[in-house]
Amino acid sequence: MSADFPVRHFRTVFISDVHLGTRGCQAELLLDFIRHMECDTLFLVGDIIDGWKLKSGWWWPQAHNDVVQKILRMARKGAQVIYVPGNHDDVVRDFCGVHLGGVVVTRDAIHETADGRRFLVLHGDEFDGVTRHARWLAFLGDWAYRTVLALNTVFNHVRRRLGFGYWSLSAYLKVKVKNALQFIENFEAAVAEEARRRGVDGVICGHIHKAEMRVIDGIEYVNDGDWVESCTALVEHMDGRLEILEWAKVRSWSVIDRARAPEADVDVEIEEPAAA
Ligand SMILES: [Mn+2]
Repeated sequence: MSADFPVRHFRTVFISDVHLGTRGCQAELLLDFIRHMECDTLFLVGDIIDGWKLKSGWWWPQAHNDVVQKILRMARKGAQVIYVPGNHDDVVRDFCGVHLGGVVVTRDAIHETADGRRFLVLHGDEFDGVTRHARWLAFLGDWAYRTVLALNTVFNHVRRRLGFGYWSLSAYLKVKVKNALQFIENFEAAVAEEARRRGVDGVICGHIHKAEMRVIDGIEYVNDGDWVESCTALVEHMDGRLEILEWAKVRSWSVIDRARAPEADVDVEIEEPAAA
């Protein structure tokens, strides 16, 4: 832990779409975030572990293990950890209602902020037309998407070597593609509508890897983003104020490199589609 950057305490922290087990996962940035925060409640808003990827080949580096260990340690030390599984870790959905190592698993949850607003917390894949209606399509898209993310990792490895900050290639491509924008808009509207139906003030979700905080027809739509592209977390301050933290903007690689012990070189190999 670095002495130059404070550990901040939040009432609640929300993270999702970490995709542990894939090369796109920015585990080191996430570890740096976890090392510099404490919270009363930690919400894991789905797609924390990528079960789809692990099924086609086990890849599990030390940093990914460290993320799991750190989260379990937070639970042991008294933080309330609530795991809302997503579609990539849907195997965990079989454990809804179960306490695993101090972590509560639930399909969705209602979170009340310190200033009394009620939010529906869910991953969000239920409102994604593609993954709900045609799972094979989702898998096909999944490989193409992972390839972009792997390129993103290589690209940022080079940027890091050259002394530049983290920059998301995949997030850039996403806003450049018109269909993606329409898809995002439809998703946000559908999730907000569900919050209205459930009679709450807002919704906190993940899934589409795009952090956002805006009002849609009187409903507060909040997306905590992801840790494969934008590297964002949603935090609730002690007074109930919500804020999206873009960790790669808060902390630069050079600072993170200085803060951690020297480790083995980063693996930059691009993965092949799984053969059986
Ligand atoms: Mn998802």
